[in-house]
Amino acid sequence: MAKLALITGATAGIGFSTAKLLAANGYNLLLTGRREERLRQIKQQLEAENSIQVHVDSFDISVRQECESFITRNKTTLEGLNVLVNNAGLAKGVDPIQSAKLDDWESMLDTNVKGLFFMTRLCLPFLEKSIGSHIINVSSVAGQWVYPGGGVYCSTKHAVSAFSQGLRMDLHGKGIRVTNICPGLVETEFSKVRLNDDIKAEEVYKGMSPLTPEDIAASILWSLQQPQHVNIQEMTIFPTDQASVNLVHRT
Ligand code: 8X3
Repeated sequence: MAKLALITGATAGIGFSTAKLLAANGYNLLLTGRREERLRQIKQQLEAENSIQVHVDSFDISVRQECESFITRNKTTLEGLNVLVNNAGLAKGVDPIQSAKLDDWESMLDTNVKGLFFMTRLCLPFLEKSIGSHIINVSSVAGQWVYPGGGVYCSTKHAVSAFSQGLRMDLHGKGIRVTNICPGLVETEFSKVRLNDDIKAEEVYKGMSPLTPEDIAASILWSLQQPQHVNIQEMTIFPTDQASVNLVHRT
């Protein structure tokens, strides 16, 4: 029977690329995000291109009650859940901590930390029913290192790392795998959202070859495809042109 994967933040970037790749590999999908119309288009596209079923549901993952209502609305579909890809996340601002906007912090904390934690907790009763379930947390190299102007974004991703470790311990013996994926620079809408300036966002990737969302989707699929006794706990993926969070080679 085809496996069912729930992907959060599936309307663009890594989430959308992962949806496309899993669809091409025979997964049924439950896709979430905030843009309802975009989700409907994706459903149409992926069902036309693949022999799979795509369910979509739009809601705001940063609001706990919306996460809870999503689960209630989708109880029947979720009964067959095998894979949870916690992809939704964002960075807002690059201001130093002493002058940063609290609204930016709240948005990152509510989405990257609370949204991911709540969705995981709410999906676990379903994941525990399937044999060989797998949780993929899309974190960041910001979950391993910290850089100036990224104090709070990096804190949220460090929290994802700690949560992934705690999950593995609490689920120990249940056969549920937990993979924490930590990409460096990936060219998506990420920098546009973070900097709120399209020109500055383009400069982030100028003169270097960033990762693509397809690169990260491939690493997610590869983790899922490993035999059940193999759990890829952490994957750190930098572009060849990026040696560390602060060291980028540009031509
Ligand atoms: C995105 C990568 O290096 O901008 O999570 O923090 S980085």
